[in-house]
Amino acid sequence: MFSLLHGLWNHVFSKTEFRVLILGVDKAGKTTLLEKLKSIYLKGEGLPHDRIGPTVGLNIGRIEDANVKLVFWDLGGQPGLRTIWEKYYDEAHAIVYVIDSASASTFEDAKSALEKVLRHEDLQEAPLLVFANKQDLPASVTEEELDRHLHLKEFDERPYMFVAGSAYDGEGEPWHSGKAAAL
Ligand SMILES: Nc1nc2c(ncn2[C@@H]2O[C@H](COP(=O)(O)OP(=O)(O)OP(=O)(O)O)[C@@H](O)[C@H]2O)c(=O)[nH]1
Ligand SMILES: [Mg+2]
Repeated sequence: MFSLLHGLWNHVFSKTEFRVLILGVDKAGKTTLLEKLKSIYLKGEGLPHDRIGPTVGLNIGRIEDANVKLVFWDLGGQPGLRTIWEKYYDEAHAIVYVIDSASASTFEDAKSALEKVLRHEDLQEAPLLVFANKQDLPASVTEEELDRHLHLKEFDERPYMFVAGSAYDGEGEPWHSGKAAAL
């Protein structure tokens, strides 16, 4: 009887947990974004950006509200570390892909790394949020320019959202979203 009640309690009151991968090439701003999210949603937590160094392993962020538990996995984006990414794919539910939109010389690398992520069989069901970071910098490119480089619409049929913003100030605006093939 107790185990039945215990199971029912867990079923009714347990929160759904979603695991979100934060990926992107090195220096895109992944860890800065994660720490900003923590400082917004977990009052008092979250490192200031001048205390963040390149990620070698994994940074984890847990954010909960009344109904949902989000677990963020932020991985290092240096070329030699990207082979680690796929170890997390089969347990991930969604992808946030961060791009330094003020660094045109990295767009090609960012595009091919993203294509490889999206081709992986374990991530076929995962929705994608592309975060065009560093919009506070004058060199940041427009939506059209970034799209021209990334060809997001040609990727596949998964639901995606394209958001521009700055991990420094936590501001952002949606550019567009939809199902890639339907656009
Ligand atoms: N101006 C500006 N700089 C940013 C922003 N976000 C991150 N940066 C800077 O970009 C650099 C790289 O940021 P990180 O968060 O370490 O980048 P990362 O993607 O985690 O890099 P790896 O861990 O090496 O993969 C740092 O100097 C940050 O301060 C932003 O929104 N605006
Ligand atoms: Mg990092």
